[in-house]
Parts: sequence; C-alpha cells; structure tokens
Amino acid sequence: MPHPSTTLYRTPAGVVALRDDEYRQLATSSFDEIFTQEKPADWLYSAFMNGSKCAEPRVLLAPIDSQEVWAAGVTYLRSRDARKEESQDTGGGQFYDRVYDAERPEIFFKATKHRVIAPSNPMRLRSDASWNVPEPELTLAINRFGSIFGYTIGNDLSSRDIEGENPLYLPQAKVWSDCCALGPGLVVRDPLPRSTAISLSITRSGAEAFRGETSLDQMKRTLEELAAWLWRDNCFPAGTYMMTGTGTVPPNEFTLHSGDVISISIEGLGTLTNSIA
Ligand code: DO4
Ligand code: MG
Repeated sequence: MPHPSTTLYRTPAGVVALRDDEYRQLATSSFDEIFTQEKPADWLYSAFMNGSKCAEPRVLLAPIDSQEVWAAGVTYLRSRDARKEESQDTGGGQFYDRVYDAERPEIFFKATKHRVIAPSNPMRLRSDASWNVPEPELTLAINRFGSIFGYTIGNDLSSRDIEGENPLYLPQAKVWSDCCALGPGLVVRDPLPRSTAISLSITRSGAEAFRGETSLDQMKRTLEELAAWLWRDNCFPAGTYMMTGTGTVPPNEFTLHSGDVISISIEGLGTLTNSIA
C-alpha cells in the first residue's frame, strides 16, 4: 500500500518527520538508519506512528549523515550548450556533445557531509575562480540496496572558468569546502511526475538578478537510469545522494557575488535557500 508523502528533517535535537501537517520527533538520531532500510517508506510509516508530536523545528541541519553526494552532468540540453560555450576557446566542447549522446552518462563525486551546507546557511565561492554559478538539481535519495526512495533539492555550486579551461579540472570546478547545499528536508514519497517544475531565483541587494525554470521532462535520461549507472560495480553501505544535473544556467555574463541569495524550488519538495558568503 502506498504511504503518504513524509518529509524528514535533520535538526540539532534529532530527526523530525512531517506528515499531513503534523511534526513528530523520531526515535532515531541519524539519517543512516533510513538509508540502510530495505523498504524506507514502510520503516518510516511505523517510525512516524511511534514518534512523539513536536513543534516545527526552527533550525535545520543538512539532511545527510554518512552518505556521499554524487552528481550526474549534461543531462539537459541547456547544460550541454552552456559547457560547449564555456570551453569554446580551449577546445573542450566536443566532450559535452559526446557525453550528451552517449549511453554512459557523466557522473562525478560532489561532496561528503562536511562539505554540505544546511538550508539558510552561506555557501562559499572558490577563491581562485572568477565565474561561478549555482546549479539547481533534483537530488535522489538512494538506499543501500540501490533503490530510489526519496528526493531533496540540491545546489551543485560550480566554477565555470575552471571547468571551461580543461575538462580534467572538473573535480576542482565542483568540489571544495561549502560547495554543496541540500535540503530543506528529505521527502520520502512516490516517484515525482515528469512535469515537476524546478525553478531558480538569484537575488542581489534585494532585487532579482536572475530567474529561470525547467522541468523534469526536459531531462534526457531517466532517474532510474542515472541511479543504475552510479551503482554499476559500486556499493554504498550507507546509501547515497545523487544530483541529477542542471537544466537552468544563467547567461554567460552572469557570475555570483558575495551576498547573493539563491533559492531553488522543486514542486512537491519545497524551497532551498542559501546565500553566498
Ligand atoms: O560537465 C560538467 C558538469 C555538468 C553538471 O554539473 C550539470 O550538468 O549539472
Ligand atoms: Mg550540476
């Protein structure tokens, strides 16, 4: 029987679940317990019933414990075209055409817990990069058995100048301290509809500096396909998160500034807001 959609929040007091407008404190204090369940939705249904009613949490931590964060790239046409533009002077463009059309997707490592920023907290730009953008991405929660059981919102903050200089610099364009944000919660629910909208808004000095929107049906690949490639010849004892690529890229003249506020909304999942330190 399908269970109602339930959102899990990591808080300083432990794990809090929200279902049908009611918050409950769960007995567990770690997200590892849910990611290691064979049937997380069944487990959560009982855990919620046994939880104690509580108030809406005021402080949210990033919804991650021992999970790694991986990411897929060039899954939307807009992303492919943006990469080709940023690497046109260095001859890297052909790689993006090839990966967009190939059977094997681009998959890269993004973060571990200590690099992941909580909702409402500041992310940080690389000090050696001059062209930086947020990447609003649907992020899959995959349990230790390889099944997608939930979703959250991810920001794959990236340095386009480093990425464009040489594709071999990708790990440096993607991974540094405070390079990733996840949240606000982990939503355990039925699969998201393909029409699900993903929107990005960037505010500077109180005014909107950029707004863009895409939807899941613009993605070239399926979510199950991406998860299966990540799990091929690989295991994740505490499960994993997987970002699924961006379909929204600001125009080439745009770069993030200190103080900018980035809000990413995904229908059915809420809004993740972070500033730039
Ligand atoms: O190849 C570069 C990374 C692509 C990416 O992160 C994305 O498409 O979201
Ligand atoms: Mg990305």
